[in-house]
Amino acid sequence: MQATAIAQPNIALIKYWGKRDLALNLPAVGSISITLDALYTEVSVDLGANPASDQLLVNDVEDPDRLPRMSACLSRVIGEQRPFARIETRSNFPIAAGLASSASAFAAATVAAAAAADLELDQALLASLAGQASGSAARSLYGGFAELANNGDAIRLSALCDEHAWPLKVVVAITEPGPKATSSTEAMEISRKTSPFYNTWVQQQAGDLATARRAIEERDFATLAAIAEHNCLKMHSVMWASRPPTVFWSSATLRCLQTVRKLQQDGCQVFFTIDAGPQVKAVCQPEDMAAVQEALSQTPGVQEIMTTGLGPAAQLVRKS
Ligand code: 2P0
Repeated sequence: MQATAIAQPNIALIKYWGKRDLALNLPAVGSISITLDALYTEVSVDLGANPASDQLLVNDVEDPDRLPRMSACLSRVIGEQRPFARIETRSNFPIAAGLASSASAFAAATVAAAAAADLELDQALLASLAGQASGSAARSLYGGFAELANNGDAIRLSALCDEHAWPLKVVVAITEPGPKATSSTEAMEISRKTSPFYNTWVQQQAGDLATARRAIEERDFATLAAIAEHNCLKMHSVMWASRPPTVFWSSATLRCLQTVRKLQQDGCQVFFTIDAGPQVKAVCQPEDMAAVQEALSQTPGVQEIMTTGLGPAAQLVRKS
C-alpha cells in the first residue's frame, strides 16, 4: 500500500512547446531530452494512511496548490475509486524554477502510485500516464537520451542512447532560484493562440528532431550543439512574440549565453539550452566541464552552479 520512487529531471534539447490537446495534455510537437543524474525528486505514495482527503507534502511543507494536479495524476494511474493518499515529495534542487521539477515529480509519482496499488504497468503505459500529468514527465521514464514522438492520438517514447553510451555533462547555472511567474501550461497556450511564429515552430520540429536524432546516433557534438541552440532560441522567440509576451530570461541568462559563446570560441565543446525559466543549462564534453563550471560561476548574476552527468530512468526504490 506504500511505495517510493525516484526520478531525475530531464532537459529537452529539442523542445516540447505547445499542446495539440489540452484535456489529454498531448504535445503539439515531438521532443528529445537528456535525463540528468545528480538532481532528483523522491516521491512516496501511501494508500494505507487513510487520511480524510488526499494530502501532499512538498519538501515537508503541506502544499494545497499543487495537490489537485497530483491527485489527478494518482487517479489516472490507480482509478477514480482509489483510497485517499498521503503523498510526500522531496527534491534536491529548486522547484518550479525552470529546472524540470514537474518532470521528475510526476514521473516518480506515477511509478510510486502504480507500485503502491500493486499494478504492473509497462514503461510505455507509465510514460503515457506521466505525460498526461506533465508533458515532459514522460521522458523521465527513460534514462540517457529519449525521444517523445508525437504521432496519432498517443505519445510514444523511445530510447535513443543510454546514459553510458554518450556520457555528456551538464552545468546548470541558476540565476534566479525563485518560482516563475507564468506556468509552462499557461505560457504554451498563450504562444499557441497568439504567437505569429507558432505554426512555423510546429512545422519545423520534424526537421530539428531528425537532425538531433542523427547527431546523437553519430555522437556528433557540433551538430547536436547547433540544432539544440537553434531549437531553444526558436522556442523562446515564439514566446517573445506572443501577446502578452512571455520572457523567462533574466539579464544573467543572457550573460550566461555570452559566457558559453566565449567558451566555444576558446575551443570548448559546449552548448546552452534554456527552458521555462531563467536558468541556463550548459551541455558539454566531460573534459570541458571544469572550464564551463569555472566560467559560468564567474558570470555576474549566477547564484549557484549544479553539475551533473546523464542519469537513469525513474525507478521504484521501496514498496511495502
Ligand atoms: C520541454 N518545457 O520540452 C519544454 C521546454 C519547458 C520548455 O516541458 O504543461 O511542465 O505540464 O505539460 O512539461 C515544461 O513544461 O508542461 C516543458 P505541462 P511541462 O522540457
